Amino acid sequence: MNGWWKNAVGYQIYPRSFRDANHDGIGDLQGIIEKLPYLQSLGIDFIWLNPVYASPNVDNGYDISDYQDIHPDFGTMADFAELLEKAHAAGIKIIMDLVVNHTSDQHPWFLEAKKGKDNPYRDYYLWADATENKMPNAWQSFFGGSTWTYDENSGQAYFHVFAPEQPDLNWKNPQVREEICRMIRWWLDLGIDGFRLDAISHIQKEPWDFKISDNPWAPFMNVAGIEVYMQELKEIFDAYPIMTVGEASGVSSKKAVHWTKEDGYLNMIFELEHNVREGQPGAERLNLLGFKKVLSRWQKDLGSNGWNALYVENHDNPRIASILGDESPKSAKAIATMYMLLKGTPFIYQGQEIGMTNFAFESMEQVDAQDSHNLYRLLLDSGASPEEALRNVTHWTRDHSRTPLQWDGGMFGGFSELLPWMAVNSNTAQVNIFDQEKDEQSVLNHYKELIQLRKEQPFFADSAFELILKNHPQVFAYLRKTDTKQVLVLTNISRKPCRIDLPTRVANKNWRMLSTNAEQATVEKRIWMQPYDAWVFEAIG
Ligand code: ISL
Ligand code: CA
Repeated sequence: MNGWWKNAVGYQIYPRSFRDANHDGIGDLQGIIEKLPYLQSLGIDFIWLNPVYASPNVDNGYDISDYQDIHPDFGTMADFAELLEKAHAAGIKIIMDLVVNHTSDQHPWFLEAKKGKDNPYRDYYLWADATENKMPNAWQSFFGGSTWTYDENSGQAYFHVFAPEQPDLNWKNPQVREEICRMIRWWLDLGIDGFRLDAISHIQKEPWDFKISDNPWAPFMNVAGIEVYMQELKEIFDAYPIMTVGEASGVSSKKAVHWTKEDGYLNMIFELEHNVREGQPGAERLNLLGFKKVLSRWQKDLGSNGWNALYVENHDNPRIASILGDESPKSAKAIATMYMLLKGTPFIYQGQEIGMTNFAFESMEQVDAQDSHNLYRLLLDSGASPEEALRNVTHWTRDHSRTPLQWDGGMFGGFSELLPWMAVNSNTAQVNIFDQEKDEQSVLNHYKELIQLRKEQPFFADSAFELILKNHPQVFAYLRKTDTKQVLVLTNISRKPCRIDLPTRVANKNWRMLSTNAEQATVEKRIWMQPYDAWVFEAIG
């Protein structure tokens, strides 16, 4: 079916932390197979799987050494085939992570390329003359430090926007693109249902002498020339009934229309603007006005021509219940209502559906993410005390989202019988799937209700979005509209009660409540909302 993804709800699985079926402390493909009935009961339509390919795991699978094999931690190709078949039988599609900005430095292409300037694989990567003390330019990588690593053997350096163990591929080389296309077709021919394209806006780079003015990432953010590569990818994708979602930081909401329109490169993209890491440790919390401004601009700019991917959590960010919420179930439900009814395809990150919270890291030994360790070292070097550095790093580390999924209140949260690779949050006795399945008022059941609402009413895919109460610092409120129908979403995303004054044209209508995370309520011109109240109304008459 063309455009099936417009009425679909996605669920992101971080396989290392989802479910460990063979009890070695690491989540695996059999664990996902075991839990398919859970995913089915949740009502989701597709899974996006973070990388499960062969990898030395410098960046937990985002450094791939073989694109056509499964990491032994996760299982085998046979396990993957079984997952695909059983997921399809359960009515669940599977989207794979496509990591083609870079490979692992252990990929056979790079091992060859490193052998010398005249190796046939040399031009698969990006090299420039350098000395040990002088890199080709001063560009900085996302994970800290230079984008260049010196190679003594050849007197050159190679380029990487992430870790040195993740050398960037040279997309200018047609042979590289051919290899990538072949690999993409191989997966699609296996019957997978699409791709999430990792860091895809970075595949094109400015010339090495490009001068950086303000944005340090400008030389590799949606740089001109990328259109050619995206068009080539699109032509492959077009031959399959799949969905594609690009992680495309640096593609503005204006430009995103071109990427996601009917004949755009991809079906949708993840914008990274709304999870700007504002605030110093202690200052806490994102500012709701800023958050609303970004999300509503994307709603408006993509309008009815482009398409949004909606998310509030992923494997790179802390838990939203600890950022916008106060860690209560009520706040987790309010956040769900607030973003799940926007226009676009909603993604739920594992654990978000039960309101999992940030982890109280007590030492750097509990932290896995490489960028967090780099930041820690940089902070110590710049004079911070170990306590300050730890506090700063663990305020935003992406490891908050990587603690094992909390299946029950037992040992290791029901994730594994062996000590897991990453600590289990101590609140697993209070926050877990087993208990929430039985509790009608749980966060989990609120998610199920919202998923059903979207599925029963294609209206949520089709209707227009209109922000109301734009300048209210606590409330995220909007209308969804067609000529014949209107839905009103009112959410107080704050720890304090507040008053709202609705526009007369809204207050004058008759409304029927569709969903609430608290008491029943009615629409009037002036309403009081309690902290984290979240209400959905449908206009009648
Ligand atoms: O653009 C960025 C910062 O403004 C980066 O966030 C970048 O686009 C993003 O971090 C890419 O993340 C993805 O690729 C990484 C991997 O570590 C992340 O887990 C993945 O989501 C490298 O493959
Ligand atoms: Ca395992």
